[in-house]
Amino acid sequence: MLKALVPLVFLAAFVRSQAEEWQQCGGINWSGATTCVSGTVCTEQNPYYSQCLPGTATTTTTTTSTSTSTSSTATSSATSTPYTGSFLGGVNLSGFDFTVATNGSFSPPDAPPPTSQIGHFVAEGVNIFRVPTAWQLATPTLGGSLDQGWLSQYDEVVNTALQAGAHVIVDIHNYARWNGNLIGEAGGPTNEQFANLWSQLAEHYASEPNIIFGVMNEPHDLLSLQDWADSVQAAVTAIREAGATSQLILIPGSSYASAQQLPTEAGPYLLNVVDHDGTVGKLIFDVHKYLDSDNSGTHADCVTDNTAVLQTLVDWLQENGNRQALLSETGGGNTSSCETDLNSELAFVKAHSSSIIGFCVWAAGSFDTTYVLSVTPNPDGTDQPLWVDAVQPNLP
Ligand SMILES: *[C@@H]1O[C@H](CO)[C@@H](O)[C@H](O)[C@H]1NC(C)=O
Ligand SMILES: *[C@@H]1O[C@H](CO)[C@@H](O)[C@H](O)[C@H]1NC(C)=O
Ligand SMILES: *[C@@H]1O[C@H](CO)[C@@H](O)[C@H](O)[C@H]1NC(C)=O
Ligand SMILES: CC(=O)N[C@H]1CO[C@H](CO)[C@@H](O)[C@@H]1O
Repeated sequence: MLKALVPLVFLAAFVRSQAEEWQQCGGINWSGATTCVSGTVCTEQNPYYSQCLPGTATTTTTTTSTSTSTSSTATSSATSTPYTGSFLGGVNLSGFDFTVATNGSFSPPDAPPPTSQIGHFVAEGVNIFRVPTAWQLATPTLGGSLDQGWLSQYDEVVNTALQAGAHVIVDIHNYARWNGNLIGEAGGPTNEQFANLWSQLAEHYASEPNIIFGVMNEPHDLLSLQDWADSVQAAVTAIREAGATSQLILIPGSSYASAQQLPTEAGPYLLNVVDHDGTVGKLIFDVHKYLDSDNSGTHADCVTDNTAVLQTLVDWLQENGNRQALLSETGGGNTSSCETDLNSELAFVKAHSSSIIGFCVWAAGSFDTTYVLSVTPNPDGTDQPLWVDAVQPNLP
């Protein structure tokens, strides 16, 4: 699905006079054309990438530095319309992802999350649900068609949430893998197979503006960050070509979608992923951050409120064309340390919602109330103390 990009790179390397519409025209180490054909303007998307976008110039912002200096003025791109809707606050409804291992293998059964929780949370102000699923449930055969049995179950959850007015993140919870093998690498799913999954899901949800496509949960131990960015680009292109052109797409980096590692690991590569129309404003970085001692989300106690890490992320997003992120997993245990730290973290997110547009706490759904990070409501309809003390005050 990257075919469309090839001619741009090819041409840019040889046509040094003027770049065509949509072509690159600047960026760190860029040595091709730095002026654009008439009717287009060289527009900086980020320090690594400027592009000829339709329009007439008032100012041109070509960056042709041959050093690694990032002292550019980081002019916000006029064409990157950021998300300006409501702040998004909510929860993961886990269950379709049960038994997906971090190597991307899946062994039945799954446990569809109860739809009854949706109304409960919406009444409290929740306006986003993330619904993780195993890729193997969506397409039991790699590269095959969507399983209609799974789809009707999954849609029951998705449609209940959409009808309640909430946004829904469709999350393929496979750690960038299928049965142990990495997407886009030898032995693993090809980018075409990954794109085919997203093409089918996007076609299915094309008319639902409040769907958010979460292309992959927690990539980790990647062989090549550039290869991963190519896989993400393939998914983005497939989603748009399938007719879902208005929705947000979440693009994740490495180290389990670490909010901390994004600026220094996959972020610089993912900045070059572009939408069908050459813009980037609807491509939102998907980040996770837990608050326990090893950032794994497996301990009941919290040791940080993550505000330093998130401030670094916000700075990086702003410096790179006012990009945006969504904290799609965070959470803690039923402890006073987590009540304090998670409350502080989510308050920070809400206060910086122009850069971090929302959060989803991990997790409710089919987890029972004894799971260490459970925010599943009690059978009597009351909420977990962590939800009441740390999450509810920071809902939209
Ligand atoms: C730019 O080129 C220099 C020299 O080849 C290299 O060290 C540096 O990593 C490049 N920077 C980027 C962002 O690719
Ligand atoms: C993946 O991990 C699971 C759980 O650790 C293990 O049972 C399974 O054998 C692994 N599969 C592959 C293909 O490595
Ligand atoms: C949460 O902690 C409180 C206070 O320690 C305790 O009373 C309650 O039973 C705990 N809830 C769960 C679900 O563990
Ligand atoms: C922190 C956390 O709860 N992570 C979970 C992420 O999802 C996988 C698969 O559903 C679980 O095994 C992890 O425990």
